[in-house]
Amino acid sequence: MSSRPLEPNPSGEPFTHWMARRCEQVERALEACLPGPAARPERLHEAMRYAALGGGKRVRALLVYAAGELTGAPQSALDAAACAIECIHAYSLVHDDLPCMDNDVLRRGKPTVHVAFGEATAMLVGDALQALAFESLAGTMALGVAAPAVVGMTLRLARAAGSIGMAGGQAIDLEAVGETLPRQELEDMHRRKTGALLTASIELGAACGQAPDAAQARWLGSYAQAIGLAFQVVDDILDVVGDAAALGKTAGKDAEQGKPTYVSVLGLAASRQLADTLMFQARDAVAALGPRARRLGDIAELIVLRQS
Ligand code: GRG
Repeated sequence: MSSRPLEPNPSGEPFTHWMARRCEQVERALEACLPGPAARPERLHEAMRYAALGGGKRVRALLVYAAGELTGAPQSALDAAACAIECIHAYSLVHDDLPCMDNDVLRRGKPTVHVAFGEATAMLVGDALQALAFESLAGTMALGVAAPAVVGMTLRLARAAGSIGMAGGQAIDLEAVGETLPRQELEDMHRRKTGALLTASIELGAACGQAPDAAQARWLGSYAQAIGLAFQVVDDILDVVGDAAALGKTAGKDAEQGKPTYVSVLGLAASRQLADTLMFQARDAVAALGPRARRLGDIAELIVLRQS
């Protein structure tokens, strides 16, 4: 369990206030980044806005802002990086819900994009959101981020989203349906499918400011590894114990589809224990990074203690 208590954030602002403020901030930034609903082609733009606005916990955006605060990054650049990450995330959810993938009808408490707009539009929404993410990231150069850092961020996001990251993790997940994966392979799949984008959120936020030194980068890396896995362990637990109203998505899908999960491999109690251990690992990494990293510690708790 955690050996080092976390120091308070130097600003004194309670985490819940900070979180609400940052969620509003990314919502405004997304609103400005997405094409307006009256812009041609109207239906596609309406569907992109439906997918990306007004929902979600914004955990990835919070990670961008928290990591950026650690390295003194300008808020406008963090807005653009947070938009990029949330666009990739929203695209992955739209494609994940398609009939050829998870075939889900409920997401963020409303009908999925293919249910509301049709399958072809949902495909295009994902494609367009992915492109918009890189457009937003490229915009950080006009917001004070040096060109080499922008190229570095582009590379990290592309790798996190692509076949060695999120899309690759999804491919492994699809292949594993009906099988029992050894724990190590389950972990590898989740590090790609979920962990890679969470890690990229931290990397991009940090990269918008002063480059962290080698020791800081190592602690940030340990933090990212721990929360990346913790997020998925908790997701697997919630799929079993959560209900659709709280989750805003269909519960019990993993078991129904015969997917290997932490709960199916380790059982519920051991999965809960693993999530707590990972949370303490993340907090220990944050303690080593000092008081300005306190928000990251609070986000680790949010990830593990969440109910949706
Ligand atoms: C190219 C067809 C094609 C697919 C792209 C779909 C895909 C690859 C990857 C899917 C990856 C995926 C959906 C991972 C799940 C990660 C996860 C647990 C998402 C839920 O995240 P939350 O709880 O969602 O943060 P909110 O709604 O709060 O933002």
